[in-house]
Amino acid sequence: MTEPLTAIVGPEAAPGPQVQLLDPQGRRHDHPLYGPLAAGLTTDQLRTMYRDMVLTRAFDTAATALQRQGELGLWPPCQGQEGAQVGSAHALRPRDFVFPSYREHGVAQVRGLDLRELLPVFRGTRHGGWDPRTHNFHIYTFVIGAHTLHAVGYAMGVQRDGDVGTGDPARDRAVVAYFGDGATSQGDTNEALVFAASTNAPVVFFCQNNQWAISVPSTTQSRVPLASRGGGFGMPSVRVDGNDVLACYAVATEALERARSGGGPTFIEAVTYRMGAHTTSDDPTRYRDRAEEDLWRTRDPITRLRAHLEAEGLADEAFVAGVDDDAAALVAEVRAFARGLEPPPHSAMFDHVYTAAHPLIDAERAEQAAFEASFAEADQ
Ligand SMILES: Cc1ncc(C[n+]2csc(CCOP(=O)(O)OP(=O)(O)O)c2C)c(N)n1
Repeated sequence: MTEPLTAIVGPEAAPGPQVQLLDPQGRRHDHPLYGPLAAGLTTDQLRTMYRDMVLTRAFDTAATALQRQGELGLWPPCQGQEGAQVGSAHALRPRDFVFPSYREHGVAQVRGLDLRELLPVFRGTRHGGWDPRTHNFHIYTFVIGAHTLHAVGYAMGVQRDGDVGTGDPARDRAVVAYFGDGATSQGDTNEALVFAASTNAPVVFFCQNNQWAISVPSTTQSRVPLASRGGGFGMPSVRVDGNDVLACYAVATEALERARSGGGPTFIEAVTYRMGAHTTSDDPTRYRDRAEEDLWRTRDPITRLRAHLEAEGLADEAFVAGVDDDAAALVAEVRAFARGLEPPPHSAMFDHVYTAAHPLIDAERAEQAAFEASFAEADQ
């Protein structure tokens, strides 16, 4: 078990001290605690992280375009946040359980969810999404912060099942909740932090501080770095460069291991930036300036890992081109899939209300069928 870590935070808001292993130019830096945790990453793992980020961005760009073309009702872009998502998700084990918000497309990619599965909800052809048990990746949550409570409840269940601190890596499990800076202002999230600390639940709170809660900057919501709030709840807290995929991997690895081994919850603030709109319904030019976006473009998580791989001789032109080909193929599949999605029959809304037959549901289904049939009669 690793020793609990005290907060690495300063009194001022962003930028403040952060764990960083890969700078914006792609140069590796050491860190006494986190450096060794990333040092063991193999060439294959590093290349997979790069591929996951490129595929996520290609998918995200395609989904944004599909919304603009009227094929989706709404889309929350994750461009800029790939490092935080892909890095932290690579630290997960299959039995760990993820509670995402609605922008975690990079985490979905790493968990093995077919990214196309994210689209029906945004096209309005499905209410929930996918079976969370297939990849231990819960459906997206649109009510800000609500899923932090679900995550803590699930983690308390894991604890009561005895799947914590056994020392058996095939048994011990952790839970992670992904949320944004705005969610830290919600009551639900604060209650979740209290419950997690009080019960020593095996949960990691992974806050992606992408600087904006729609149009409200995180500095307006908090007078202190968000990571320093974790200490007030009595849990170790870490502030990490969220555009550094390696640092996010290392910080999440330590926190998840603490959770699995019975050491309790951790709060992580990944300092990152949402490059696009909050969702396709919003216009960021109304509340933030171009210079800010340009500055963050120089900290891009993908270009810095690529620079590092190339400098170390771990990625040649053929590798980079191969990843780009995979991304183009994914985009073609995504577009065809989205266009082909058909609305389900109305009767489908009765299908998953109860696991077994229920007389009230049967009556409502019959009533709906009769109602729809009345249109056919009227047309004749
Ligand atoms: C309980 C609740 N209140 C308000 C909203 C409206 N809303 C949708 S997204 C959002 C901002 C969320 O910001 P943040 O938590 O930083 O996440 P981000 O979208 O930046 O990833 C708000 C207020 C909501 N969905 N749920």
